[in-house]
Amino acid sequence: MKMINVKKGLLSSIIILGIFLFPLSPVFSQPEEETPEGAVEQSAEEADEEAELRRIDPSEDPDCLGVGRSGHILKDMGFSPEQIRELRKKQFACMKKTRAEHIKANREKKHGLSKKIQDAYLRQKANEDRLQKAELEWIALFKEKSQEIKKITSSPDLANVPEPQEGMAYIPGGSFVMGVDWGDSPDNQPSRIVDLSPYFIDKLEVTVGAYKAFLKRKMGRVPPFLNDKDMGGDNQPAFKVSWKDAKGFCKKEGKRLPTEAEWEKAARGWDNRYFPWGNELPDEGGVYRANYDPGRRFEDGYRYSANVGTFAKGNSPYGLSDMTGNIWEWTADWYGPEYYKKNEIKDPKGPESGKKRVIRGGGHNTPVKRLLLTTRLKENPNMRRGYIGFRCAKSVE
Ligand SMILES: [Ca+2]
Repeated sequence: MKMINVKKGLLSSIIILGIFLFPLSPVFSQPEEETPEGAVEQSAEEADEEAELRRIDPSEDPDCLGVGRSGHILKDMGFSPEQIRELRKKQFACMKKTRAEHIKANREKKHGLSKKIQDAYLRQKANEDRLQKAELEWIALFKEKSQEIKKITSSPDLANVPEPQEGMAYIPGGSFVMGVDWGDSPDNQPSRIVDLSPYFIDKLEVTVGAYKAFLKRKMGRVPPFLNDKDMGGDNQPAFKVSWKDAKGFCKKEGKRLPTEAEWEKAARGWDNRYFPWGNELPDEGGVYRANYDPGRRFEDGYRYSANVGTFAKGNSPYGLSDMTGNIWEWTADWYGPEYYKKNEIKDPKGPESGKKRVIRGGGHNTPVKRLLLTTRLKENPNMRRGYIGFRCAKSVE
């Protein structure tokens, strides 16, 4: 009896609603148009929803804060493992939401995350915006400074070039400009003309595949971290390599690690350029010349490392790939913040001793400012970092 009443009630509601909506309904008030064959007509409801989605920025949905950011970026932003776990949980909820639910959450501004995490994230994001502004200012400065380059030290002497080992480039002896005279890192100033003996250097970063084979021969096994799904492809650059392992690998190949000066000359050539390809910014004209961090998204096409040699447009004058971006590279030298001021100009080999070794070249998540070929960073030689790999060099006998 009760059930019949409910049904009756529902039926009358539908009828009343139908009468109310009748004059508004486009289906009844407009003549039907023929749909072209094969075309799928979008309902008015779908069109509305799409228009609404276009108006809404999904990042305003509190459940979606940090979506698309990898763990290490959140860690770099200063989040603790517990906070990252909370963000992840919410991001999972965000991904499971339907479009309609996103619209609803945006309308109602439901705050799924704890206020503390939300505030911390928004603070960090504001900080990033500030950094982005600083980066734009830096780019303006770079454009100004890169116009001033006039010093050409020596053109390459390519007569009687010795046959390099396969996969290596020959770098002729002679001088080049090392370092820079502007910017906020005093450790790579002042610039000076350095003279190097000829040498060979690998055209490509050493790959995961080659490094795995080396470890297998050395230890009889490959550590599981090298099978990483994002970084562990056979043709991606080796990563999480300690300086000692890099040195050992090169030795086994009859090679050695390049000195810092050798690394810089092979990348900069003989005309004092700031990037391997010249002085255009890495994304100038919408062409990506390196695997780096061009901003918040991954417009260069790579979120992690790319196969070595992917960015051929970014090769150095001697034909070396990825001297900018993809993975940072160990060099042979100890790091000394004051070393450039010593002005050693003939085959410099770095300070006699130190605690950390120099890494060069920037990686897949390095912003443009740190990509300059003059940038020097340092790391404890025992550390295995996800962003550090290497390539080898060899003296000309
Ligand atoms: Ca590199």
